[in-house]
Amino acid sequence: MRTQELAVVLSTIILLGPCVSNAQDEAATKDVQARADNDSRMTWWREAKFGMFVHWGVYSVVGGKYKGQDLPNSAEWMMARGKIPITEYEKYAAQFNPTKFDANEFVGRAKRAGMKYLVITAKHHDGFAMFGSKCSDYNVVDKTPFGRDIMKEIADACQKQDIKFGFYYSQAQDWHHPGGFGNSWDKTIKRVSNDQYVMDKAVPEVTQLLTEYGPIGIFWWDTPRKMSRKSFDSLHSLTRMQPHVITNDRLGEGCAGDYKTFERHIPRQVPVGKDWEVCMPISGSWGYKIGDNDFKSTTKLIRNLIEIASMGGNYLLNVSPTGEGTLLPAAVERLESIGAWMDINGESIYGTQRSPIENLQWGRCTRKQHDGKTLLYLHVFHWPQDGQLLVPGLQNNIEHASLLDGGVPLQCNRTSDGVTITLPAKAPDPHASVVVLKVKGTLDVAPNLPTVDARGKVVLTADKAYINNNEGGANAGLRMHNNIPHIGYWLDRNASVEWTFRTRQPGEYEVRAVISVQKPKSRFSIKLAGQPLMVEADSTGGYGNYVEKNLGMIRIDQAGEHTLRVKPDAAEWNPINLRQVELRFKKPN
Ligand code: H79
Repeated sequence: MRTQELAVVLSTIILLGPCVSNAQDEAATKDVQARADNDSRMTWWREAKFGMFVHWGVYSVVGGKYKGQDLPNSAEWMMARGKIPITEYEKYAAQFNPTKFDANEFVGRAKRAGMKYLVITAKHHDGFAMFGSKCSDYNVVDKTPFGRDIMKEIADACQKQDIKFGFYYSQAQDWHHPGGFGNSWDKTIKRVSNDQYVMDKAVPEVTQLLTEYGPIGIFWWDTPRKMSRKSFDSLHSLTRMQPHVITNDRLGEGCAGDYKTFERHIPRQVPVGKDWEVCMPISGSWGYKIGDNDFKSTTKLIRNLIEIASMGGNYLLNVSPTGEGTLLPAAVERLESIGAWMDINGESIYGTQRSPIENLQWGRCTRKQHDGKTLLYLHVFHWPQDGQLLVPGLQNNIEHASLLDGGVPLQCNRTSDGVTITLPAKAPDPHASVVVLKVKGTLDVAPNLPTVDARGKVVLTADKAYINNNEGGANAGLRMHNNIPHIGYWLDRNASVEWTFRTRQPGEYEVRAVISVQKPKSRFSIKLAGQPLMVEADSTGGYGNYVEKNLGMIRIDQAGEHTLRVKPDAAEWNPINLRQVELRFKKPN
C-alpha cells in the first residue's frame, strides 16, 4: 500500500470510527483521539434531545392513494405497496407543486416546538431526489412544475434559525434506478448491477449533498441492504468530507455509525454507554397520507420525549407535509403545544442524561450534573392524591426542591424509603409537571444493572436484553410463550442480543441458557470480553419445547461491567427461541 493510501485509510478509521473490519474497529475504539472526535461531534446532539424528522416526496401529492384507492401502511411506501410501474409513478412528479411551502415558516415550526435539529428526506426509497441532483434528472428541480431546490431552501432556513440540519438518504433501496435494491414489480427494468447504481447515482448525490448544502449536522442512512464492500466503502468514506457530520447506524451491516436508531417504538432496554435516537411519526404514516388521523395526543408526545430523555436518548419526531407544502392543523397544534411545554420545562430535557432512578410509579426522571451537584427533574405524570411524592431509594441530602414552573419551593423529607416531597394539591401542568431536586454530590442510586449475586449467579432474562436489530420487521424480537418472555422470530442472522451486567467476582463461569430449537441444530456464539464461546445446539423438538442447557465455560478477567452478546453463526444459524442466559461462578482465575 502506498503511503498516501495508508494515510487515507488511517484517517478514515480515526474520523469515522467503527465501520471498518473488526480488527480495525477495535483499533479505532482504542484510539483516544477517535473517541475525542466522536465526543466533540456528538456534543450538540446530546444537548439537543429533540429533533424534527420530515418525510416529503412526490407520494405526498396523492397522500398515499393509488387510483383513488387507499393502500395499506406508510404512504412513502405506496409505490411498492401498489406495485406501481415507474412510468406511472413518475406522473406524481409532474403534479408536485407545493405552492404554499415556505421554508422559513416551516423551520420556524420546528424551532417553536423546541426542536434543535431537522432531518429531511433528500431521497427516499422511491428514488426521487428532493434537491437539484446533478447526476439524475429524476429530481424536484428538473421534473416538477415547482422547480425549486427544496433541500437548499430548508438547509438555508435552518442555518438562519440556528437549527442543525440533516439529510435522510435511502442509499441502498432505489425503486427508480435499474441497479437500486427493492423494485421487484416493474418488469420493464433492464437491470444493471447495484455497484453501478451506487457509482452512478448514490455516490454523486451524496457527494453533492455534502458539498453544496452548507454544514450538514446529520447524515441519516436508511435500510441497509447487502451492497458490495466496495460500494459500502465508497459511500462510507464520503462523510469524511464533513468531519463533523454525525451518522446513524443504517449504512450497512456492522456499521455502528455515531448512534443507534430505533424506529417507531421506544425500546424497553437501551444499550449502555451508547448514543441512540427514537424516530416516530406524529401520526400513523411517515409520508402524508390522506385519512391518517392516527395522531398521537400532545400528552403522549410530550411524555414520549420525557421517557426517551429519561433513558438517555433523543426523540426525532416526524411530520408529513402535504402536496401543498404545509402541515395539517392537527400537526401544527401539537407542535405548538409541545413548544409551550418546552418553553417552561425545556431545562428538564435539554442536555440531560439518563437517570438511574427508574421504574417510578408516577412518571420519569432526568438528570444533570452541574458544579459538583446533581439536578434531578422529576416528571410527574400521575399527580399523587395525598400530595406526597416518593423518590424511592434516593439516599442523598436534598439542598433544594421546587416546581420548575414558577420556582415555588417545596418541602422534602428523607426517610428510610427515600425522599418524600410535599406537593401542592393541583398539578400545574396537564401533560407533565416537573419538580426539580438539587442534590448534594453525585447520586447514591446505582443504575439497575443485573449483578452477579453472593452465590455467584446472574440470570439474564429476555425482557432485560438489548436487541441489536435495526429495522424491525422480520427480525429478532421480544415475544411471549406461556406468559414467559423470550427472544423469538430470530430470522435475521445479523441480529444479536446483549446484556450488560455487573460482577465483583472475576473467574471461570459456566454459561447456561433456556432455549428451544426447531430445526436439526443451530450454531451461535456467546461473546464476552473478546473470547467467543461457540455453541451448537440440537433441536429441542420444536419451538415450544424449552430446555435448560449447559453451553460451556467462559472467563471473566476483571470485576466491573461486562456485556455478554449472543450472536448467530451466519453459516449455520437456524432461529432459536431464547428465554434466558445464566452465568454461574465456578472458580477463580
Ligand atoms: O422512512 C421510514 C420508512 O419508510 C423506512 N424507515 C423510516 C424512517 C423504512 N423502510 N423500511 N422499513 C422502514 C422497514 C420495513 C417495513 C416493511 Fe412494510 C414492512 C416493508 C414491508 C413490510 C411497512 C409495511 C412498510 C411497507 C409496508
